[in-house]
Amino acid sequence: MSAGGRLLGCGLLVTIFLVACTGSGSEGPPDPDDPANGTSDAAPNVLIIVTDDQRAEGTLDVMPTLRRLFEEEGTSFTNAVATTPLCCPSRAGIFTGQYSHNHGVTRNNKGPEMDERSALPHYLQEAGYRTALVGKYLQGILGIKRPPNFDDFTISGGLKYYERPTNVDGKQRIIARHATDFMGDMAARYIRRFEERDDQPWFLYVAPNAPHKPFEPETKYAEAEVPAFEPDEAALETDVSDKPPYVTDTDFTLGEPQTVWTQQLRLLMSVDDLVGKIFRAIEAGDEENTLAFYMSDNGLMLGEHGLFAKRVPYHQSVAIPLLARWPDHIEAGAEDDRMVANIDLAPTIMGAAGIEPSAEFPIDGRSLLSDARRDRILLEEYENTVHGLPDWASILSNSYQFTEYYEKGTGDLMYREYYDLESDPFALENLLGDDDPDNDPDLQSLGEDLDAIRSCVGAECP
Ligand SMILES: [Ca+2]
Ligand SMILES: [Ca+2]
Ligand SMILES: [Ca+2]
Repeated sequence: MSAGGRLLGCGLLVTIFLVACTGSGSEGPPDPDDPANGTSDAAPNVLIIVTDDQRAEGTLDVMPTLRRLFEEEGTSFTNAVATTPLCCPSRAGIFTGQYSHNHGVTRNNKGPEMDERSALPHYLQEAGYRTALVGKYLQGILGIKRPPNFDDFTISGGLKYYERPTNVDGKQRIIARHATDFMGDMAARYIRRFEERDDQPWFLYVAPNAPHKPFEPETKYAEAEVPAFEPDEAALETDVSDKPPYVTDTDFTLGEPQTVWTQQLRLLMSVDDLVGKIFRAIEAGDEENTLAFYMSDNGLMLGEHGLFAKRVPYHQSVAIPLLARWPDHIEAGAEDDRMVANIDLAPTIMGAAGIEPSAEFPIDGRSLLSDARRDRILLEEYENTVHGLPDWASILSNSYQFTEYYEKGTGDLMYREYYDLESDPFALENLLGDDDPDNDPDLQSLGEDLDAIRSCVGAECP
């Protein structure tokens, strides 16, 4: 079945929203008895939950509430990536629908580079939404000031889970209890507040710091049993001589994989509670017309190819969980294996809300509710601040990954990697690092393609 079929013809409904919201359909209000009008004639409420450093594989196993709400009642995107696998650039990509080379937030401290007028909160507020944020905004030097274009906010910064500095609607406080527990209550409170004024659609962005380090689970989960970490073939790779020198030279480690895994899953148990609190409030309100997403900002490598890292182009660093639900609009219990990304959220939401993006800020992503199917996607990381990690850009398709690494500062080409993902799904053998020219890919066309898409804009982007 096609992806479009799985999504129950949402393109049609999006078209209806456009007509309804722009007023260009002068035929009078939509007839609720007309089946073409579906169940909704108003712009949907929008919820985005973004976790921090939650890798895709296996991490939903400890989240039964999330799985019921989003897997059973929504669609799981099983081939989703963060185009720049790092907090601030990825979150700017969620807000703008743009690759990092277009939104300009290439580092964690470059949040101010994002033009607020290009971002979802601005567009939605302009369209009449009430907007609220709970958790992290972008990151870095913005601190915990009022985030732009949010009517209500509970914003916090830093890393710790207990005694976390938080600004609640303009009042700075230290929150003694566990951050995830507190954020769930605040998110639910905002939804109840929104639903008191039911004529106004709302946008709620919830960004817990979990399960990022330091690994401080909530007391009630501190000793919770979790599934064992199961290293895959990439984690068991012993010969990385085919790979660029940084793979062996980087000595960054988070600790022993089993320990990090265990603590991250315990932190995610609290996130599952947060999801439950939010949906109890939504179910008491306007569940039928709420478009909701659950995702992570980037993945995390737990020893694959010997790396403990995000900010690198390998699968476990870029792959993210991404699930969506919208009763009667997005199919329940479905899996969608299209190659999708963090930059697809903004065009999906703007389409559903009937918002036309400004020509000044072309959108690179594609609506998840459209039939669009990529054949490849761009991954990129510039101004890498971790010592020893080079900058890079990569083309990822379902059949191969081609990566170029560049010297910081000069941008000079340093190394290239090519993996045939059909015969080598765990990326164990870089065909450009095996001293065998006979199996090399067509470097000229790959190099030209990567050169072109590294500066793509809008519809020309993959
Ligand atoms: Ca992150
Ligand atoms: Ca190898
Ligand atoms: Ca070769």
